[in-house]
Amino acid sequence: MKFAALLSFAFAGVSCAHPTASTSSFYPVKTAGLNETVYDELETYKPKVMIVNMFDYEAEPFLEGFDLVHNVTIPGLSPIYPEVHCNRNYSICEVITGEGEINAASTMTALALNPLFDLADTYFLVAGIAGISPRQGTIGDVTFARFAVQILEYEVDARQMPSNWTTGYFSYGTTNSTQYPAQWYGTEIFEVNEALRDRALKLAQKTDLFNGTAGNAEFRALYDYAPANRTPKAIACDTLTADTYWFGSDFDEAFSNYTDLITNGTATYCTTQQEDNATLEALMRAAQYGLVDFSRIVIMRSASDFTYADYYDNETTYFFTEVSQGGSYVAVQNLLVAGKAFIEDVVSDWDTYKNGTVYAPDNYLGDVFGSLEETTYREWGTDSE
Ligand SMILES: *[C@@H]1O[C@H](CO)[C@@H](O)[C@H](O)[C@H]1NC(C)=O
Ligand SMILES: *[C@@H]1O[C@H](CO)[C@@H](O)[C@H](O)[C@H]1NC(C)=O
Ligand SMILES: *[C@@H]1O[C@H](CO)[C@@H](O)[C@H](O)[C@H]1NC(C)=O
Ligand SMILES: *[C@@H]1O[C@H](CO)[C@@H](O)[C@H](O)[C@H]1NC(C)=O
Ligand SMILES: *[C@@H]1O[C@H](CO)[C@@H](O)[C@H](O)[C@H]1NC(C)=O
Ligand SMILES: *[C@@H]1O[C@H](CO)[C@@H](O)[C@H](O)[C@H]1NC(C)=O
Ligand SMILES: *[C@@H]1O[C@H](CO)[C@@H](O)[C@H](O)[C@H]1NC(C)=O
Ligand SMILES: *[C@@H]1O[C@H](CO)[C@@H](O)[C@H](O)[C@H]1NC(C)=O
Ligand SMILES: *[C@@H]1O[C@H](CO)[C@@H](O)[C@H](O)[C@H]1NC(C)=O
Ligand SMILES: *[C@@H]1O[C@H](CO)[C@@H](O)[C@H](O)[C@H]1NC(C)=O
Ligand SMILES: *[C@H]1O[C@H](CO)[C@@H](O)[C@H](O)[C@H]1NC(C)=O
Repeated sequence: MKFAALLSFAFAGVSCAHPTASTSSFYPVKTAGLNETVYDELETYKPKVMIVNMFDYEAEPFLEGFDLVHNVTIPGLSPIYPEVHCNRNYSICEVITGEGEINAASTMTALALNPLFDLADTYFLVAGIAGISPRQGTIGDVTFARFAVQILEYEVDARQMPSNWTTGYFSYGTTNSTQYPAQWYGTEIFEVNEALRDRALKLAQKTDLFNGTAGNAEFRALYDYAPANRTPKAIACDTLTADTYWFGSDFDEAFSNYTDLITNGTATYCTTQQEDNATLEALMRAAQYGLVDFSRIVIMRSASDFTYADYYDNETTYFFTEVSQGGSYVAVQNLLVAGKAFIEDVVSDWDTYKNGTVYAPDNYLGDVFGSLEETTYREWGTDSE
């Protein structure tokens, strides 16, 4: 009935027409005279799981591991990744967003609004690699987030900032980095279903994650503390989104502070990537019209590299540009190992997952504007969670 929700929006005299109405050649229906009856009769794909990867290297293990043989072209996907891939009976599908926030938001919006896919009951598994703070985890770790925080701030080049500042980034509507934001774009913080996150984490913790190569072990041993120098684990911690691919201990500390500040101490930054909040914004907008269920999203990021090297702190840029960390392979291997446990759980126990009550959220869901709830503004850390 989700398409009914979309259609009543699109055809109720709202100035926004159905976004795909002008591309009728893609669909086995005529656009003129579209109504709910026609949509109800239209055969749609209803995947139980939609895997969301950001580029082909992350996708390959899933395409093979789940025998995703069907390619479905829909408008609005990335020019380099124009197809949704599905397994033989369309119970498991996968989309590649392309990298960065613009690609992620555009692709997920196109997918959520496409009438060929009914995603109202679908579970979304964001499966990507990320940088990890050596104080929080190690290469090969698989992390599951409750919060995605976007770095969306003013910035002054560090050479021109006041001499008593510790970072050139500070929140909108403020005059320095210690102040809580006074203006919001709305995508700065997203919160997903913690009960579902905990389920996916527990399943991943029962798997045998790969430890990687001898080279991975030697590289981790350059850090003289845990967790950086231990073997990979599945852990719960939160993720930061930024279009800028940053590195270095100063940014790591500044953005860790920012995560703390903006969520009032509720979120724990561990990984950094370039898409998740964009993906969540697109899914949240679709959830406002019942097209997807925002309580059915898992954010899984495995660690391919450290954000900085303590032993090279005097050569931050050298560490980034010249040192081969070698962690991407074990990171994508572990994405599949950990992701498979969750995906198979959903597919094999579909009655439970379809119903949704067993892993129903106890925590707040959505953005800072309270868009999915009857609130107008959300302050994290102000209640017991
Ligand atoms: C929808 O379209 C069908 C076929 O054109 C028509 O028979 C039906 O009456 C329409 N339903 C509504 C609610 O307009
Ligand atoms: C489907 O897409 C995959 C991945 O992009 C590609 O390897 C495969 O050849 C495509 N299959 C067909 C039938 O086009
Ligand atoms: C669809 O495929 C999945 C994965 O191979 C399998 O577990 C499931 O039983 C299939 N479902 C049906 C209805 O055939
Ligand atoms: C930092 O320096 C500015 C002047 O450039 C001053 O107004 C401000 O009070 C100083 N802040 C602290 C914490 O010392
Ligand atoms: C930042 O602003 C706050 C509030 O105005 C002030 O107390 C603090 O000293 C400022 N910090 C710096 C480093 O200027
Ligand atoms: C990874 O290393 C840990 C700790 O030494 C070990 O317990 C585990 O069995 C190893 N995993 C694999 C898949 O080899
Ligand atoms: C992070 O916060 C701590 C504690 O307030 C402060 O000492 C440190 O300078 C901050 N780091 C950066 C890079 O802003
Ligand atoms: C950085 O420190 C390491 C070890 O402490 C040293 O070998 C290296 O020469 C230093 N590099 C620079 C640019 O100072
Ligand atoms: C889900 O399960 C609960 C408890 O068994 C039941 O009361 C509820 O009606 C079910 N909801 C749906 C949508 O099937
Ligand atoms: C942070 O939480 C405290 C209560 O723990 C509350 O008093 C305060 O207003 C909150 N601040 C923000 C910016 O949410
Ligand atoms: C971005 O997504 C993360 C989870 O991946 C969430 O913790 C954070 O609150 C989100 N930030 C925004 C602004 O939505």
